[in-house]
Amino acid sequence: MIRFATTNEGKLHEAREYLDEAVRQLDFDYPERQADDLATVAAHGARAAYRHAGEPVIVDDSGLTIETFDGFPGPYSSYVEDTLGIERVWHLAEREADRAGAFRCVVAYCDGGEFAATPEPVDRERRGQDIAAAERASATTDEQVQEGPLPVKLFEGVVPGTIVAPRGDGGFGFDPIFEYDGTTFAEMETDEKNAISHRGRALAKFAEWYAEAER
Ligand code: ITT
Repeated sequence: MIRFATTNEGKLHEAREYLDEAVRQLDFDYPERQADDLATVAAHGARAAYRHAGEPVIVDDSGLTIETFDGFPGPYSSYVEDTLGIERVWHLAEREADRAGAFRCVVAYCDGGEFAATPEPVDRERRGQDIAAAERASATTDEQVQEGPLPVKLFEGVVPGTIVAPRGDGGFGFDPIFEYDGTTFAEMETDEKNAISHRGRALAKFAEWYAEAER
């Protein structure tokens, strides 16, 4: 059994459809570290969720990037969805000739055990620092101090698309303004979206690795 630490029902629904009953929600709002890449946020979230639950966990950090805005809103997608709203994001993109965008997702897995972890990117704030030393310093128990950072495995999925006027009432978040091959994500059934989406791609990589690791 894997716990999916998320407060987002849409993400959970898609992961369930993909990984079946093997996944159960952990309604844990992990502290999101301020970083400009999804992998760093996801890795820290997975460690925090594992420490909270004491069971194997995954977290998903995801977002929309718009090329002409240099990747905005990216890791700030959730904040932008809550503040501007998707309609206004569309109106910003509408004025641009280039409306190319992408959804990105990083799924991070942590079970407290040792495995060949994914090397983590160094975010801007921490460049030039000794990350392991910083992690040890911020760890809360003696055991964690000795062990250093818990290993995490990261799986990334990206799907390119186009920002369009809102269409469709399925999915969640930015789905109505994200078109792939003529159809918005909000116009797709969950299994159709999973077959091509950033999350589906990341979950497929995770499922393959997990099946191997269990053997
Ligand atoms: P948790 O952190 O609790 O998992 P969250 O919604 O805050 O939930 P993120 O911090 O990863 O999740 O923010 C992701 C943002 O990107 C949020 O605004 C989502 O609605 C949006 N998003 C992510 N995947 C999406 C998808 O498949 N379709 C539409 N919007 C998506």
